[in-house]
Amino acid sequence: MTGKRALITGITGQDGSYLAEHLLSLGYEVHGIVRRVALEDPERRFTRISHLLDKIELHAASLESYPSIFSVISRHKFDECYHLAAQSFVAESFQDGFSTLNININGTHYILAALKELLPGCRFYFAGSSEMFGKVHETPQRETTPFHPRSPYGISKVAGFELTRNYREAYGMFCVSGLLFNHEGPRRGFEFVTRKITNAAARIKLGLASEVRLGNLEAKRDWGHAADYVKAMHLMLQQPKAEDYVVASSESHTVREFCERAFAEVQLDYRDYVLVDERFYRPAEIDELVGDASKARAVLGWKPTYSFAEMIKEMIQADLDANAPLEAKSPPLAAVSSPHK
Ligand code: NDP
Ligand code: GDR
Repeated sequence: MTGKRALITGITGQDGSYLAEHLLSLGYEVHGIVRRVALEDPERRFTRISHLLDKIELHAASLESYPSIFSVISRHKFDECYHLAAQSFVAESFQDGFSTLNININGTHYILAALKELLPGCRFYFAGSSEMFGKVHETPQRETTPFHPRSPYGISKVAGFELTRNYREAYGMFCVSGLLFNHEGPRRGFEFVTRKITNAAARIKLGLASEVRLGNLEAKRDWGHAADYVKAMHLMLQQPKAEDYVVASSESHTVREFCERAFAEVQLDYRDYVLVDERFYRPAEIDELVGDASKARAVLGWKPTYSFAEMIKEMIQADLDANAPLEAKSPPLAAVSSPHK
């Protein structure tokens, strides 16, 4: 048991919920920052952390308000702060770049500034992204690969990364960025392509839908499982020196291949149900991302435990269960021989 106290922003999101579980399992006292509206609508807004509510402490604050962030950080002596909250949907950042830049850049700056004033010894994690590499300058991408973001979201994450580095260099604070490649799981938001596909495949199998419309099927991504990736965040803050790390599976697959495998899990051929719709194309696409996580493997001792196939199987099973009528829960798929349950 560590006896440490951690603050997580974005605790209601996919990664926040897995990280809270992980830190609790290590004996941490876990606090989270949530929006006031979420506290007022817990049934809808706390679905990913409903099973943790009696074990964590939530504080209302907004990433848009420095005083609200300052107030939360002044309440306890936090040992570690994991800053995960963000407008995280790349496509939305093309629709409303102003909000994305405002929340993701200023929100990060507010937290760093409040920590500097109140708790300069608190270790800080920033949720950087492979989207920062964008139009890639080398393959695979590693910690030293130059950034070339292709969306307001990617630009906001480069700015957050630079702020994090600047607080480390200027004030000697322990501030690190994880350069995390795509990570998914059954708690992934429905707007992201993996969950959109697994949810659609399950619903089509159960007769609840007849098709799914997607954009660019040839985009390639390096997909891992969020439960594995949050462990790397924690490990980064336990090191003697503050450094940045790439976290990735180092395998790249097309969206088309994801469709093929997800539909095959429910014995369907994706070509009969997936339609390409121009509306889901992005003004600037990133064709292929694949990460080199050898530094995280060597220094942190981190490695993923889920394979691509295991992750898809788990997502499909969860979507079959969630969509099945109460009286007729879906039969389990063939057992996965892995220790991730
Ligand atoms: P989610 O979209 O699932 O969660 C985002 C979280 O941010 C939610 O808790 C959300 O709260 C909160 N949030 C959004 N806007 C605000 C705001 N204005 N004020 C306060 N809270 C806000 O993201 P993930 O869990 O997938 O990702 C976590 C972080 O990691 C993000 O910063 C993302 O950009 C980054 N990242 C994610 C990767 C991935 O593949 N998942 C890869 C690389 C980086 P609410 O529930 O109220 O909306
Ligand atoms: P991404 O994830 O943009 O990589 O950002 P997303 O799942 O949205 O897109 C992945 C790829 O799939 C293509 N695509 C579609 N995407 C969506 N959402 N919907 C579709 O219908 C569709 N059809 C094809 C996209 O064009 C893209 O190439 C995620 C987020 O979690 C970020 O916060 C994080 O930083 C990065 O991963 C790493």
